[in-house]
Amino acid sequence: MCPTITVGHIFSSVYRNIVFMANNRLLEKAKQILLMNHREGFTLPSTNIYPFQWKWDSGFVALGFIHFNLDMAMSEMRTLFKAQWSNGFVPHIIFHDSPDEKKYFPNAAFYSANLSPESSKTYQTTTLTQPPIEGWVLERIFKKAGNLPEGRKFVKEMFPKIMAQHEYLYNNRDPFDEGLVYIQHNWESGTDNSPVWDEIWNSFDAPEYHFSRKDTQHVRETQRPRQREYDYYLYLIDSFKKYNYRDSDIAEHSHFLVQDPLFNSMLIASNNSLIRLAESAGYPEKVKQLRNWNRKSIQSFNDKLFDEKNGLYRHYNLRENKWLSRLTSSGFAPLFAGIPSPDRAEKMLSVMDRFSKDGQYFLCPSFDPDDIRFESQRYWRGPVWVNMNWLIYHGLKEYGFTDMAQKIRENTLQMVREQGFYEYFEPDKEKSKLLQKGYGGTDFSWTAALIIDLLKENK
Ligand code: 2M8
Repeated sequence: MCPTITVGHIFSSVYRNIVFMANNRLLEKAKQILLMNHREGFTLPSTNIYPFQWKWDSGFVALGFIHFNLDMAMSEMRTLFKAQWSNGFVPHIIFHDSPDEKKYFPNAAFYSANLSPESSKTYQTTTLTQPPIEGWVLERIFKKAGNLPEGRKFVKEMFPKIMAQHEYLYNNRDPFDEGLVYIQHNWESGTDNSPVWDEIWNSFDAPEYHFSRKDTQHVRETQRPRQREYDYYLYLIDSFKKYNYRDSDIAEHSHFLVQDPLFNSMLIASNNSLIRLAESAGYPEKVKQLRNWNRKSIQSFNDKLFDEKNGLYRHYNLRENKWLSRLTSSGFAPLFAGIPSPDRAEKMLSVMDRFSKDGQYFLCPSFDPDDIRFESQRYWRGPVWVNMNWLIYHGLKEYGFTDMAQKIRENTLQMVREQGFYEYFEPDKEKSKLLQKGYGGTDFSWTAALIIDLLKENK
């Protein structure tokens, strides 16, 4: 008997074909962007606004290269770790070519990293770091290349460097030996101008800095941090100089000392990956060390950072001994590291549902859309970011929340398909229809890389 073909069937197969073709075009464009932004051994986040190598951007970029050029994925990581300091610290920007003030500010001269005796002698870098995602990036590269001799060689080469980074963090950024490391600057969080930091800026005064903003020459002011916030960002760095960037002094005196749920989740997830890699490479001592770190870190994370009432993980202000008072998408990052119990994960799922405003918003806004400080176009104060979506998507999948995971994946692909490879996106679906483009930098590398990964998943 012939199966009945309905009009519905025809429509849905035509629709599937259209999406299939659109995704293929997306894939090709994404590859082009990565190749266009690629320099010798590393990739710029976006050619006009971020003209150097950034730490966690390189990790995300490597995930895209994995699918079509393993050498480039590996060299992205190799180049990053060439600038590692003698104490294991990995800086967040490497000023590869002339550290020109005309291109980006604050530049290498402003940081004066050489004040620290531990800084790189070969590369000009910043004195801040960014989320430690390299452990799990290495594991993904290994999964793709493990059967090749280069894959095993690469793990052998990178494992001790990443381990040294983790040692640096636990030895220098955990003054109360809790297994939770602190960040000393908002730029270390990756979520630069999130409203979560506002109460810290309100707790002290910073002088006004007179300099010309480079970022607002490329991106509208309404989409970037406010000038007054930059005063605080710069003042913190200036204030670290009098201690020659010694962490112990910074921990004792600085106004900014925060245990960030995103940063710590990335560390725990990286520890998990290093455990698996160390098991397969036969490094039992390292497995023991990593397991000890994670036992303590996960325990403290759950004891200290989960807010039962609001159903989400929070930032902890070590200076004031209390949570910072706002909810951000960084609070969902623990899903990626397997930190919450299934019960807590369910609670987080309802919060995510609330963030979608009954489906009127794309997931996942970077900041609580019901909070008065939410701003839908201003950088980390509300817009949707592809790197956060990618992390949350994988976290949801691990917990078996398939529907929500698929929703995030579809939202991400739809935004990029309809608006382009921007740095961040308008969450409000109606507004975004009118805009027809995203916000911030264009042809953005991690957007391209992670779209490749989402489209090529399991392939
Ligand atoms: C943004 O941060 C830099 C400072 O590090 C900036 O605004 O100049 C953030 O979105 C950060 O997470 C990202 O790594 C960087 C480059 O994409 O841009």
